Amino acid sequence: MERFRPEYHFSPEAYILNDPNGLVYYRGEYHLFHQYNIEEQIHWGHAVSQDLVHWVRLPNALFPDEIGQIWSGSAVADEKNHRLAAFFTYSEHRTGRQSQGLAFSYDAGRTWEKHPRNPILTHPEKPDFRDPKVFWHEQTQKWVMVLSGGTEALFYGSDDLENWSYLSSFGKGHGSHAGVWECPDLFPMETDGELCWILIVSINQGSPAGGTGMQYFVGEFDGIQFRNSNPQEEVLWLDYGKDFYAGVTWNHAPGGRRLMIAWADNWQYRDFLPTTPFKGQMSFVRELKLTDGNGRGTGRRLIQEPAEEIKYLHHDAARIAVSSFDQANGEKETVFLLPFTYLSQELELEFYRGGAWPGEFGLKLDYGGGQEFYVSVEPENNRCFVDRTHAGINAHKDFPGRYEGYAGCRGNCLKLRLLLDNSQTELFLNGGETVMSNLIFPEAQKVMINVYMRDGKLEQVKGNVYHLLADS
Ligand code: DQQ
Repeated sequence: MERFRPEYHFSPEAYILNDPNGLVYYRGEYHLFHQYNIEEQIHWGHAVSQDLVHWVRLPNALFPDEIGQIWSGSAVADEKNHRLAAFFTYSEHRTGRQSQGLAFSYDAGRTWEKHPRNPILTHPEKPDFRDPKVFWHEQTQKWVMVLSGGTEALFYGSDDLENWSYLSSFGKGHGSHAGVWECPDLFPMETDGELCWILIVSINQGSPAGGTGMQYFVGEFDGIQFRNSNPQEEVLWLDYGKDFYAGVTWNHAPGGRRLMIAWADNWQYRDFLPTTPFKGQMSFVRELKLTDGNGRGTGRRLIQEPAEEIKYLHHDAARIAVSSFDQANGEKETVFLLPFTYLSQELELEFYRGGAWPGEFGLKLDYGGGQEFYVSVEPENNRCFVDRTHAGINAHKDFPGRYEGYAGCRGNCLKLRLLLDNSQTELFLNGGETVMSNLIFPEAQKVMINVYMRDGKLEQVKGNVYHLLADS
């Protein structure tokens, strides 16, 4: 295994991967296309999976042509015509402008025919006009396309996937505008029998941990216009780590599931990662659900958990149960060591208080040679921190850091789930109400994971740890 290559997160064999593209479920396969930069020629790379956790790399799907490079976009199943339709952005060679292209596949995404009238959609003024996400809008029986148009989302409608008319825009004055909006996605979600629409946008700077990140809006969509249900100044972030970007969801996922994957990276340092011969990897697939505010203000919030298919990767398991985790003889810190030292693991732990919460508790991942990665919870402030400052190779000035998120410690239990995979970490707290995703590059073959606690006592720490392998 090459150094830092993730075991169960998707990564390309070589060259540079970024955004996921064209996510579509079709005839038993989840398709994962992706931005694939091969010596400055930008393609759509391609992989498929039947279970969301074992991916098979396929030959490249879309190639740059005489019009331009192939930037991000989406795909839908056009069942009436027995084909897949892919929408992508041309970064035009001649004009430097962005326009939308269309291609069809009649063999389940293996080969593609570009539309003779490409580009099928242009914009007279906007220099940023990209990342079309197309979906079927059941209520109006039309196809809808949402695009990024600078610092707003633009909506277009179509009856035939080939001719598109402008519907509306959304964004001015809403959410964060610290950077340009990219890779929008719009989809319905139900909670308590109520239908809401979620608009997701990636923002190319100004995220909570710095650099690129993702925000979302909860609102209504009538087939023409999106309306935000929350106060317009409110910013809802999807992930409080540094490495979760350009995430979009699968069209036509079975069972009505809303499944998302993102590029686990940050534009601040994409080209500086210490991995060869590949750069870039995907997040784990997440299932999104909508819930009420979880006691955190009003309004609906997204929660995210790893797709349950992660269980197919479980290899070796161990049960953890420690009662009365107490301060030993006045020592500053109490620790216990978890059993596995694999670089690819899943940890599912529950921390219970008896009386008051301790001042701090969490995980200390010791990779040796002073390389450590921390996850810490400070219950009094309902905060959690992920610290990768000294977790391994810091190949860029914006790489090291300590990032902050919300850790709800209202009840008696805090749930912590950590996916570890060589160079990728994804932390899910309290059933996915907070997620923090971060790359790390420790120079080690194994890791010692300690649960630690300071200032107080925990009634119990229990859960499971798993070794994860993708070849089983
Ligand atoms: N990456 C693509 C663009 C998109 C950006 C180009 C987001 O289409 O806006 O590789 O990472």
